[in-house]
Amino acid sequence: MEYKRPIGLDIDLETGGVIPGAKKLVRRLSDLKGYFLDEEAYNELLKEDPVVYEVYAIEQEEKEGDLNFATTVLYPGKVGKEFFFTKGHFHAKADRAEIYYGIKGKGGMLLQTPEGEAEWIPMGGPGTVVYVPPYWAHRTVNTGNEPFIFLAIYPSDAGHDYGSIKEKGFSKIVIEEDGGEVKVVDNPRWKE
Ligand code: S6P
Ligand code: ZN
Repeated sequence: MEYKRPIGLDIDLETGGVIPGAKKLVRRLSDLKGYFLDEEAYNELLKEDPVVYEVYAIEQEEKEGDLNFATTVLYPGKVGKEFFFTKGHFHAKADRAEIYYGIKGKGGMLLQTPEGEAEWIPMGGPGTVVYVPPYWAHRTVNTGNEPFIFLAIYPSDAGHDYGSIKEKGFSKIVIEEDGGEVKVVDNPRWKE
């Protein structure tokens, strides 16, 4: 039997959650076309096309029983009133669960069942753990003014299913009210 080698590493918090040797993925605003509610604000900000988030992933072959892990650096910002977020996805193998661990900054996670029941879990600061149960779509949102960095640990055969979230979004959105208050409200564009 050929055994895989164990991995031990440090996540460099000063450089913002970079995992040494990881595969890096960059998502800019232009990769999130159609995701935000305020199209005018989206098109305006698109002139700068800021980086919305980066993912640093250590991934194994898609085999049952193995684990992947990744940090995400989600930058602060808004499109209109809506805070920057990750695309959000179901797992391609929908019954695969996941664990998130907050490292730096603040925000939260929107979760949603296939029927559209949404839940908001605040990730108030370093140390918050979120359990994503099987079948729940998940999206993180940065509600602060510094990068929101977290670690995700997920089965290596989970995969990503972006389709239905890209098409329908979440039934809730996270916005900043005029007074600066963070609110989770119904998505006016949500259709079941
Ligand atoms: C993977 C895990 C995270 C996200 C990352 C980016 O299962 O949930 O590593 O991939 O936060 O989000 P998204 O929705 O663009 O994949
Ligand atoms: Zn996931």
